[in-house]
Amino acid sequence: MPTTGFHQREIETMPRPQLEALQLERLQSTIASLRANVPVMAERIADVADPTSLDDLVKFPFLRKTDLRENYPFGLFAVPRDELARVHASSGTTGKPTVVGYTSDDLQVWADCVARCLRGAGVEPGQMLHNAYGYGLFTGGLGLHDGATEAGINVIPVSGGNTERQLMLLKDFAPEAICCTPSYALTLAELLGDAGPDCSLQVGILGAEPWSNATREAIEAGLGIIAVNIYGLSEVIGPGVSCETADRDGLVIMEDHFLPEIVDPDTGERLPDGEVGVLVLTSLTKQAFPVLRYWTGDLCSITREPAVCGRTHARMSFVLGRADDMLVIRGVNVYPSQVEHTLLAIDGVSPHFQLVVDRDGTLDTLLLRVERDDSESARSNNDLASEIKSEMRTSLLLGVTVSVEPPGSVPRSEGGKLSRTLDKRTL
Ligand code: DLL
Repeated sequence: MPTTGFHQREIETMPRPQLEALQLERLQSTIASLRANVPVMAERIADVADPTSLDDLVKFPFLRKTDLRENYPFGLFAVPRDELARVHASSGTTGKPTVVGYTSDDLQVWADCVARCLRGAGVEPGQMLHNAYGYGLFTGGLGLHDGATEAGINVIPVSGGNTERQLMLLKDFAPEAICCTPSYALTLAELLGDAGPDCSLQVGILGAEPWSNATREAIEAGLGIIAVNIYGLSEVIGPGVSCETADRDGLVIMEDHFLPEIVDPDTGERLPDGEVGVLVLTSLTKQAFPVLRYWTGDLCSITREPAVCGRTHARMSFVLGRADDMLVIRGVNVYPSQVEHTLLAIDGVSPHFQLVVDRDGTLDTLLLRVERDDSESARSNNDLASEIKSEMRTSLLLGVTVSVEPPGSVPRSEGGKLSRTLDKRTL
């Protein structure tokens, strides 16, 4: 059974008073850099006094994805082009992508953060990591790659796609660890079938999309691994902003580099530890693209209680949804994660689903496409559909039309992200 290790033990277990002093010092220099090097930000924060305590952060305005779009491509960078070592971009839902930049020091920080994630998850130097995150502008592939190299872990840079080849390499190279999205891990588990639990893998470092503890259990059983949740976003650095350890008791935030706040999605007021709200992140060491109070849109809670393994940095819960991907259907708020949770409790269907929202006249309609799982089930599609319908009514407080389809019919990812909602009302 993999157990948690450390990459930078002294920092990861730093007493909180010392950590907070370091954070304040770094916050002050981040703000000084924004004032000196990013005219758009300097203007925006001109009237706000420099912080003398971490609590002063609430006086600063939020930075949002729209700000990145408006300053496309390099308008929020704090260094000249010739000091950049790399750029990445994340696909926007509309129009241009959002572009982020790194100096070579930034790349080193990022590699250290990801190395902490991998070592914390229990991957040992000298072991092999099958990296099925996409390489390219997406931060997943190269982010995990550099972190593994930093930690002395051998990387198989498979990238996304070509599942047949992935299965062959998993069998032939016998890696101890894999990183990919949770939905792709489920796909691999399904394809491996009975051979899954006996494969060489011991650890999965999974993230980049919302998932739940229930999905974790299915992946762990299907591949015979422990599955840890890794979180991050390109605007802040990429994967490695936070990650669970092998203990799987919350995602440890790399707090010496990223200062977390949880705020009310409607009012923006800061919320106490333990309450669910929007995660807002401030970078503390980034040179090329410092972010001050970046509104992630991700809903979670945090705790600052020390972890069993001795880590002192704040830990966040699983992402429970997005402040903005919440579907409002006939006045009812629906989170895809709720649907997933409910489906996993029903025998005979796979956890892959798609919610299709449409409008019939003025009435919103919700179609839930699910697939039968591969197990021999004597139950008819009608039987399954009516059970799902009634469970959904209980959990979502909403009537749902259910379509039970053969295995493989719901669109799923090839190393990329699963699109669990299709809102035809906005098309
Ligand atoms: O998804 C970075 C990443 C790569 C994270 C590989 C983990 C592993 P973006 O493409 O910029 O970056 O998307 C960021 O994805 O705001 C969340 O909404 C979502 N997300 C990322 N990780 C998780 C996770 C990468 N573990 C956006 N759980 C974020 C839930 C996640 N959502």
